[in-house]
Amino acid sequence: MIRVLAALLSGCLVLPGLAQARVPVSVRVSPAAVRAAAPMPPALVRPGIPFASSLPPAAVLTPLPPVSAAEVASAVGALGFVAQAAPGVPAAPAAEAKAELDRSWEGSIRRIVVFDPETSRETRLDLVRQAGWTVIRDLWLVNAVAVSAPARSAAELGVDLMASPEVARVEEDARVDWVPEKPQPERARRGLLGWWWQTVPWGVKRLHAPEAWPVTRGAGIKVAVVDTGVARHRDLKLAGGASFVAGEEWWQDGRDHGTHVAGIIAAQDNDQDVVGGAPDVELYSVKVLDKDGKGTFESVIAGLQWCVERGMHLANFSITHPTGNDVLAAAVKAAAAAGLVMVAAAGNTARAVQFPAAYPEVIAVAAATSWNSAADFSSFGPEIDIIAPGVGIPSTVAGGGTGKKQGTSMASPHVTGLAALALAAARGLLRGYAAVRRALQAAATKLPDTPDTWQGAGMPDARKLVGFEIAVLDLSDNVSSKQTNPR
Ligand SMILES: [Ca+2]
Repeated sequence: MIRVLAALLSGCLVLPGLAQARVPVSVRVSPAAVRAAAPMPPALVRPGIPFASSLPPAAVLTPLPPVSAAEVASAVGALGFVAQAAPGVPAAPAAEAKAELDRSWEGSIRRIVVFDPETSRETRLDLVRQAGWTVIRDLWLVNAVAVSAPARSAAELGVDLMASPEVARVEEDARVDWVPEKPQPERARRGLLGWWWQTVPWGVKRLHAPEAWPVTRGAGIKVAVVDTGVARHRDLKLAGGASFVAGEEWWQDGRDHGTHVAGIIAAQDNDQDVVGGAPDVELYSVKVLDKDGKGTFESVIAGLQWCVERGMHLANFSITHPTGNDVLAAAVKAAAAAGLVMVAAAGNTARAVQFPAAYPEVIAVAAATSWNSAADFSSFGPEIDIIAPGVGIPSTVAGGGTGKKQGTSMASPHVTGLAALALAAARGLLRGYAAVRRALQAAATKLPDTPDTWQGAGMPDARKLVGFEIAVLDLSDNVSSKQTNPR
C-alpha cells in the first residue's frame, strides 16, 4: 500500500501492465527479411504484446551466436594481425603472472612491445624475457607484449629490444588518469527512498526505453562495463567480470564510477532504486582502472582483449585519454573486426573529442541536459556520433542506494543500453559497429539550436530502435562513415 501510494505521488513506479498498455509499436517487415529470418525464441515473446502478435511467426530473431575462436582469428588476421592465443588460453601460469604483476607496478618503467604479425606467442615472450624485461601480459589481440623493468635499466633494455628484427616498435606506457574530474561535480547523495520504490531516471524516460521494453529488455546481449569496476549493489546483477588492475584480482569498484555507469545500462527493473535502459542484459564488470581512476594502456587493451575473448556484444568505455596511442588504435580496430560494438564517452573537456571515442570504429557520445541542449562541458568535433542525457543522472552508487552524477561518462551508457535493445530486437540482422551506429543515428532526432559537432545525429529514440524497419536497413556496408579530426 505504501508503495502504491508513493508511486501515485511520484508518478514513476513501473507497473508491468501499465508499461505495456501505453506502447504504440508500429512494425513494418520486409518480405525478404521475413524469409531470411528464423522463428522468434519463445523466451523473447511477452504475451499480449502487439509487436509479437502482429509479426508473422517467422519474422524475428535467431540467437546471436557467441564469437568463436576461429572467427576472432579470422577477423583479426584480416587486419594484418595474427591472433596467437585461442580464447581461454592464459598468458602465463597464474602464480607467475601475479608475482610479475606485483613486482612491476610502482617505481618501474612500462613498455608495450609490438611484434611483426608473423611472430609466434612463444617467440614474443622469449625475446622480451631474454632482453631482461618482466612480462606483464601477452596482448595477442595486437601481437604485443606488455613489459616492465626497473626505471634505472629501462633505457638500456629498450635498445636491446629494438635490435630484434621481430620487433615492429616499442610504445611507452604509464599509469595515467582516464576519469578526469568533471567541471562541475555533482555530489552523489544516497537516496534512502530507493528502499521503498523504484524511480525511472529522466534519461531513461527521455530516450523512451520503457516503451521499448515490451519488445525487448536486452536479454541475451552481453555488455561489458570497461571502467573502475562495479560494486556489489542490490539493484545490479552481474554475470561476471575480470580485473586487469595490478594487485586487485576482484572487479569491485574502487572509485564509484563504473557502478554508476553500470546502473544506467542495466539497473534491475524491480521495486528499488533506479532502472537502466536495458535491465535484462548480461552485465560484466571489466576493471581496467584503479581507485584513483588511473590505468595503463596495457590494462585498457587487456580489458578490450577480454571482451573479444569472451564474446561480448557491447563494451562501454566511459573513460577518456587525450591522445590515445597506436597500440590502442590497433586494439580497437581488431576488436571491431571481431564483432565487438564499442560505445564511448566523448570527454568533458569542451574541446576536442577524446580517445577511444575519437577512433573511427567507436560510437562517440556527447552529453545533453534535461533542457534539450548539449552540456557545456561536453567535448565536441566531427567525431561525435550521437548525444544522450549526461547531466543530473541518478544511478546506482558504491555502498548502496543511488546518487546523481554528470558527464559524458553518464551519456555513453545510455547509448550502450539502447544499442543492447537494438541488438536484442534484431538478432542476427544487426551486426558490427557501423550497422549499430547507423541504426542509432536513424532513430535519432536532432536537438534544436545545437551544432552537429556537439550532437552528431541527435538524441536516439528506443521505440524506433526496436522497430523492425531499423533492423532491416541495408547493413552490408560495414565501412565507417565517421569523420575524423586530423590531429
Ligand atoms: Ca531497480
